[in-house]
Amino acid sequence: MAYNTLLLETNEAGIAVLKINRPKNLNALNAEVLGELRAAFEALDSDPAVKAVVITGEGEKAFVAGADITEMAEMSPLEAKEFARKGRETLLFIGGMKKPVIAAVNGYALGGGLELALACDFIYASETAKLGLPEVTLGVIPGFGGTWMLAKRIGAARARELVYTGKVIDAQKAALWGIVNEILPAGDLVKAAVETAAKTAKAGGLAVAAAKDAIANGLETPEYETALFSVLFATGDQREGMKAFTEKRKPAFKGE
Ligand code: DAK
Repeated sequence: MAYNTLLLETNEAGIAVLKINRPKNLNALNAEVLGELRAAFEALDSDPAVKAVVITGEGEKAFVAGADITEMAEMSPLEAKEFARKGRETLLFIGGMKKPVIAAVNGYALGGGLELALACDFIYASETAKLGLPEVTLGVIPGFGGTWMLAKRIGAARARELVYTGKVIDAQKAALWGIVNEILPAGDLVKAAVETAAKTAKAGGLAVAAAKDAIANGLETPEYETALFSVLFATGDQREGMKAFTEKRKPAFKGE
């Protein structure tokens, strides 16, 4: 499928690289981008040839510099509610996908851009990345789930400091605070994210999907992991994975 605001390429290992392609607007999220992101993620999740996704921004300057302020400026409360619903549902969809999604933050990840990155499984960032939730400086608060996603990821105290001040931090501080997993030179960023995605793709897809589910939904329910763990013993992948180990060969997972 062709998109107006996105570029999509999938390599032979089944790793899709999805690029938000509005570099002149620093890849700001308008209603069209949000709609296309939702459609693209739905298609990628249901495509058996795709094993994992890397999302990044076109150009050298920005991952996503936020929700589109020009579009938001004139919104009525009802339109704002609809816009926030669209954004929130798209981001929640990413969290509920069966496949890993890695954000490769190649520059500014502000407001809705940082929220998009936080909705992914984890974040790699370029040395030049700048991250923040500056919404209070525009007279609003994060509207796509940024307050609770950030608090869940780095704790309430640090999230409060970032959200109340709207300050923008660099990649080093973001890594120190646990927002970013790895910092890379800009030229190596997407490659490194694709390599990590490929490692997850070599593992059993059903097991990775169960692990994603367990971490997303089982942090406060220890039995949740136990239930997912035991269900995997009904799969061919579990038998193949363990048989391959005992036969000292690489497993051939079939995702069933
Ligand atoms: N929206 C629209 N256009 C943007 C944009 C944005 N967020 N960010 C940048 N642009 C556009 C600029 O207007 C400029 O366009 P032209 O003037 O060339 O036409 C172009 O991108 C290049 O930007 P600059 O010329 O400003 O580039 P600089 O290098 O000078 O500055 C910057 C880069 C990232 C520091 C600066 O552009 C900036 O401060 N941008 C805004 C960052 C920001 O505040 N982001 C957070 C947006 S608020 C809600 C739903 C959602 C949200 C909240 C509530 N509900 C409905 C309740 C989410 C809110 C946000 O994300």
